Amino acid sequence: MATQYRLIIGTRNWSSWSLRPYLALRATGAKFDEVVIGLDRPQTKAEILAQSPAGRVPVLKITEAGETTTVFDSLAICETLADRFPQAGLWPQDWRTRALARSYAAEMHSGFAALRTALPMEIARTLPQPQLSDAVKADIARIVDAWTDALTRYGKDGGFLFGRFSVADCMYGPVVTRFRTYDIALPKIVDAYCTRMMALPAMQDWLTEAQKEVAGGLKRPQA
Ligand SMILES: N[C@@H](CCC(=O)N[C@@H](CS)C(=O)NCC(=O)O)C(=O)O
Repeated sequence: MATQYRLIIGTRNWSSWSLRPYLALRATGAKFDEVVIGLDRPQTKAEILAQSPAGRVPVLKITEAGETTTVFDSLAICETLADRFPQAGLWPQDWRTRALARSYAAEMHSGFAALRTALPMEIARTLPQPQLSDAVKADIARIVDAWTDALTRYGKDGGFLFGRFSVADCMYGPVVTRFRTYDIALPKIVDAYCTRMMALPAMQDWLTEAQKEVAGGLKRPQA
């Protein structure tokens, strides 16, 4: 029996961490099914804990020869997919470029807390831009610099950050959506990259499902 992949994700409109491995999984071309756990509900934690001891989404379940492996954490899932689908080229071939792409992915994974807090992912909505603190402005400036550098070196002429679509693009996908949701002004090269990212069929499919959630009345509970 073929290997089975099941991706467990959170509410699509909000779950930025879930979007990352979804983009990677789509880039592999593998067949997979999805389980969506609604975030911010009283039963959310218990439902996630039933899937993964870490108690967070995303989670990837890989079932092969009757044995299921649970991979949790967005970056670990992307790494596992890169391992299992070398032909998808999820990391650049050249070791120097790969080292840089890994640095970009890791910087996103462990950083940009001010941006993430002030501009939460709301992929299916456009929202007024809040007053941006110096910390948020610094996060945006760093991301714009990093993307400009990568795009200038590797992603000119319609490419992605490191030329071919990679885990670095997956990790920054939710930042692209935030820049659009909150109408952040961007230099031309970065703006064009965001347009290419939003046009990916995988991004469009995610957006369509998120729009359905919003049309269905999705709301964060009042604190
Ligand atoms: N570092 C983790 C972060 C995952 C994370 O914070 N997921 C959020 C949803 S986007 C979550 O599971 N929240 C549910 C909860 O904490 O109850 C990763 O990269 O996967």
